[in-house]
Amino acid sequence: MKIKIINPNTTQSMTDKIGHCARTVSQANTRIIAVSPRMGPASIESHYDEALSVPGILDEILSGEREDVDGYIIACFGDPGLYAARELARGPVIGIAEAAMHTASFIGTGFSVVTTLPRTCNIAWHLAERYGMERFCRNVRASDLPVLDLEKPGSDARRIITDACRQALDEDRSDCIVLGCAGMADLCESISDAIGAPVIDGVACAVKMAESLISLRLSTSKRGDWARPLPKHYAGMLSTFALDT
Ligand code: 5HY
Repeated sequence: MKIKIINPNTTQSMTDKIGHCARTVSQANTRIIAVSPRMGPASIESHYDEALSVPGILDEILSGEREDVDGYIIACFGDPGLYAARELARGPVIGIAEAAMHTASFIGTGFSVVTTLPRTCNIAWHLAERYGMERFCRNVRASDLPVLDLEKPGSDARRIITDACRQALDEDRSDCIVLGCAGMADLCESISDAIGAPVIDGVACAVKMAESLISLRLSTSKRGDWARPLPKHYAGMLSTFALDT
């Protein structure tokens, strides 16, 4: 099976890291294709960044549909463009936040999200509400790290995030942690060992969920909201997004 992982930001080192982490958990017969869109923000840390990441995501979904991709992962904790992507894709499309939150609800009674900048906390809260996870989400904490600090060799990111995870367990009545950024995927195991509690990385969870759904031959339903969009004209820079059918 072929799974395309889309890092919506355009930082190639993060895309490479995400692809590596995905391949450490994927099945032998799964081909992981990790990409960044041709257009989009270098990192996603605001509603503005999220909005501007969506055209690039959808462009990758459209090209994936021409290349017989079996399933997709949107590897950004805001799950940007998830529902629009599901309208375009035949196969399943998994957002890492949705995957991580559901996984946390299977292995604990309450999770804390540890994310990057404070301004992205509400985005995670809104996702928990959208996914029916508010009764499991004890808190959303910011490490106050810009996303691209995770890409800086020798940065203090690992220690800062580990301390935030430890504080979450102590103060939030949480029994597990959800990492609130795809760029934290490589920190998951070491932080779990350091704090003595499950730490959940949405990239790995999304890979296993996509594999399961594809193995069950379950595609995105086209009977309701996620039916293919109606053909229409799109003006200006978006003209290439016109769908012929
Ligand atoms: C992410 N931003 O997973 C999110 C994390 C965040 O560029 N990749 C990004 O802070 O919202």
